[in-house]
Amino acid sequence: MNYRSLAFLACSSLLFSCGNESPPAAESSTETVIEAEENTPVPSSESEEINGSEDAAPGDTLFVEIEANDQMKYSTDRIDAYIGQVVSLTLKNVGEMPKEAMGHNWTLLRKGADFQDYASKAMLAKEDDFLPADLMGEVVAHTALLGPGESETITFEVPEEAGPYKFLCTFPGHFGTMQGLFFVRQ
Ligand SMILES: [Cu+2]
Repeated sequence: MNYRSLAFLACSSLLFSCGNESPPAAESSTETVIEAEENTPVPSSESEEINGSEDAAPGDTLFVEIEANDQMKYSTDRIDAYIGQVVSLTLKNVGEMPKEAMGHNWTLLRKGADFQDYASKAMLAKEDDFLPADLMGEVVAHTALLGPGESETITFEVPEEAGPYKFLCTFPGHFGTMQGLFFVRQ
């Protein structure tokens, strides 16, 4: 009873912190979140939708669908994956604004990459569709920059190092609200 309430409170604040600028939660905290979710119904909203499954096994393909909209939001800010999985990720731009004003991509950075540094350099790289050629070593996987109504599916292997990775949209001004956690498990 009391323990559950506490767990739920902890869970709620962690979920909120995932969507903000704070550093990714440590693995132990993340496990707390998942345990709490199993016991306690968590109010779901578009931004808290979680992709990935506890039942997934290495060798599986993990299908992920993410929408990006004119409000500069992804439909998910958290993806859970296992080492050995292949990710088939579809990004769909469901907005209506022109690509030049509201383009979106999905870019996964390597573990330990400097998120702020990459994001601030990427927004200047207009000639590279905001994916700077000299910083591709920081990128695990990415979609193209998509205009309204466009979608793209990319396939990549889950990185072989467990832990938190960050993803973002590199279109100028978007990474503040278009970012999330890609969590890799053993
Ligand atoms: Cu965007």
